[in-house]
Amino acid sequence: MRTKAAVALEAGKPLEIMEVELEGPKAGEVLVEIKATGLCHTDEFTRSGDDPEGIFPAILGHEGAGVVMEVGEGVTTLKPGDHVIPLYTPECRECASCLSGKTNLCTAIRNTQGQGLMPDGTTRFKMLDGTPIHHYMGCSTFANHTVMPEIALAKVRDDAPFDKICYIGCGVTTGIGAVINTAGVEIGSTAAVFGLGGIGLNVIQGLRMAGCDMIIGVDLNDDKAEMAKKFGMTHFVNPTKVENTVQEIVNMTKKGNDQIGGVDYSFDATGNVKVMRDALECSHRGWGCSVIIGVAPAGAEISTRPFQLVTGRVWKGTAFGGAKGRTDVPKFVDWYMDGKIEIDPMITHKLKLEEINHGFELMHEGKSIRAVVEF
Ligand code: NAD
Ligand code: AHE
Ligand code: ZN
Repeated sequence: MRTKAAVALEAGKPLEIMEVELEGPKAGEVLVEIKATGLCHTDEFTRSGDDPEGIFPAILGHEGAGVVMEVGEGVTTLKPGDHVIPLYTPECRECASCLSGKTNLCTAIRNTQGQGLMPDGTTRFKMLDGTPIHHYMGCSTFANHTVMPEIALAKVRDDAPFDKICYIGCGVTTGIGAVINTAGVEIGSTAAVFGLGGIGLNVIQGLRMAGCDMIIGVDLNDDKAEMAKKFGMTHFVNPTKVENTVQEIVNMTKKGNDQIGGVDYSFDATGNVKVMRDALECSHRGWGCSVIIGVAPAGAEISTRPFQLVTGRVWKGTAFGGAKGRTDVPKFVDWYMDGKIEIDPMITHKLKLEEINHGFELMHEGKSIRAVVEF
């Protein structure tokens, strides 16, 4: 069939809207009509050329929601008409990682996924002249139709609005999951969140749900503070307006007979390795736990004095908030529909596919939290 897509032809270039050829689902695969997709900073990271795994031409996008149109041979858990959320972290429930019970990082198809290919090593997308187009994070939601493995689709209730629940496909689950699954934040904790964008705001929302007493937001952009306050931020630090961000946070958290200071939990949602260091170092001696969410450019490395870890701080990372997609994503959709988590105010812009490059401009200008493309 033919479908419309925003194609990343080369690193650093705007996406190009074009008709592309899409082959139908093979065994174990599913054809999905994408109804809406969010623009995550990770899409921009890859588009820009910063991603060591970036392959071009490719159809980017990994934060979508849609409807099953056709299923390939052997597909048993989905049927045409089912509402689904694509999963860049699949859940096969059979690989050593899934069976370990210790991680959400299913390894069943990670190898081919990283090469922009379906599990059989081929691509379903091509240009009208026959040039193959790579898949992206196994999802390629910047296309009106895509083909995905059955194990990479979460079936969700059919009364949930696509233009909101697409955000559960990455940002919402990553942010809230980082708090609940990865950090395991307890009621009464103190926390610092670096980067108050589409991910950081969901970390803040998760911290409020977990019952944090003090939630310190850190961002270079003062405009991000207003929305963060609505989601539970209690204090704000702009690193350009203080002498030393780490010291500022340490001082803010000193209380009673604890004159050491530092937050119980910190989160990097910027992708900047210097910020990751600050996030670790503003956490409390003895027990502070710092979670890296941000994705850093090729070649970037983190560093700190080992003494920071010797003295009890723990450095962790999280992908998709530690969530097991097929099991947990339907629950996030229920929580949204039951009013337990908020999404609507974070979707600041709705765009047509033809306007997708404007969505990336808004991200760079710091004017959007989430821009969502509706098909
Ligand atoms: P975003 O652009 O919406 O937000 C980033 C925020 O960080 C902005 O508000 C920006 O002003 C702020 N910022 C930038 N540099 C800063 C600095 N030096 N100090 C303080 N604040 C700074 O991006 P997003 O969609 O929220 O994504 C955030 C990061 O998380 C990206 O690196 C993205 O690739 C990554 N991410 C990771 C996962 C995962 O599973 N680990 C999932 C989604 C996104
Ligand atoms: N390709 C990058 C890694 C990017 C990365 O870490 N991606 C996260 C999801 S970001 C969603 O917005 C992830 O899931 N990582 C686990 C994995 O297996 O990719 C690089 O640096 O090579
Ligand atoms: Zn993402």
